[in-house]
Amino acid sequence: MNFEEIYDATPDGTWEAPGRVNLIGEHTDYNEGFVMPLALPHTCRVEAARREDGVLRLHSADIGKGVVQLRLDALAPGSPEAGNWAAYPAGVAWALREAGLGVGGADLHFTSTVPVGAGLSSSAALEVSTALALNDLYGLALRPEQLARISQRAENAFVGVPSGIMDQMASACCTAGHALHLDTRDLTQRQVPFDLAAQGLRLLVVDTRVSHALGDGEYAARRAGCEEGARALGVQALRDVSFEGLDAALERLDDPVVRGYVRHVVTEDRRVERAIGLLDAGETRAVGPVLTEGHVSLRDDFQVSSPELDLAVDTANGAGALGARMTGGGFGGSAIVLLEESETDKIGEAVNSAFAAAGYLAPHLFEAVPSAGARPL
Ligand code: GAF
Repeated sequence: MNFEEIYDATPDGTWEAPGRVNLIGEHTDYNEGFVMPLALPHTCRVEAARREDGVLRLHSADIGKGVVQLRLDALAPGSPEAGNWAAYPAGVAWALREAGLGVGGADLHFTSTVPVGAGLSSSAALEVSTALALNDLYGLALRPEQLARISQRAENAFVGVPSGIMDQMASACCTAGHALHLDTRDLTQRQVPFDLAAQGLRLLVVDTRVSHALGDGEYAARRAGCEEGARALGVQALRDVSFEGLDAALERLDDPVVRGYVRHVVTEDRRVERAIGLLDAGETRAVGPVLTEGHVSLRDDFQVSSPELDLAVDTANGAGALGARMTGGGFGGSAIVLLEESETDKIGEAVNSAFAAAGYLAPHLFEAVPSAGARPL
């Protein structure tokens, strides 16, 4: 069904916001550290029309559960009627109003090509496309960073998932052909040219089809563990522990689990720095081993990998990839593989065969082409 059939009206406009993969810098955003995501060509598209009666109507072509109708002035975190997917766009409308912005009603119809539960930020794409649509419908003139902050607030305070800012910033601010080097403490950003095709390289996504969910407690537990580490070390956030001071810091921590979390975050921030240095020097192939080091750290120190992600990474590397790692929150979801373009089929087949031999679901493999951030169509 299209917008006209659902709402018996024509939309005022169409907007879209992408999913992302993160090249390097995982579980660093809520530690005020560094990340380097790139937007995917997969997007959440929203057609929208203004309403003057304070009612928000939401419809998803993908979920197919009919129209969700909500009164804006009744929206509150935990509103039972905003359950499931509708909590994300409803949360954005709520967060805009909480910020004192004059947002009224709207009819919204969503169509998404971002795989859900694959660790590719389908939620952020849903939030940011909503934020951009309401921004334009109500002439709010918010900057992309502000749309990202509003979207994160929706996810944290309305939906109840304690995510960092990376995914929303990636969806709002990435540009085609670039990775986004972002300092999550002050949102300083730099668009880093990332034209793999020109160098005969590719970035492959392996969606393990093992659903990842941030709301199941493991993500919140990692975040709490990092905060505990920062408290014990007397710093505002783990970003403030220097790589040079890491060994001394670890000696001051009693809990081996927290010690692992701290080691991951501090070394991961350093890996982002190394990857940036290599990309700036035109040594893209040398980023591969940095990705693999990151995976080992996420697997062993941060403990957020899964057998399927480990198999994808180990198989790709064993078949000749330049490097590979899980991407996103972990516990399932997707891995990324940096490889020579000429090796794509061989490595893809090796991953497919390994998954079949292990009795896992057949993974979805596709290329990550660095694409544009949120935009009107
Ligand atoms: C998820 C979160 F939403 C991000 O904020 C980030 O913490 C990521 O996991 C891990 O790097 O995607």
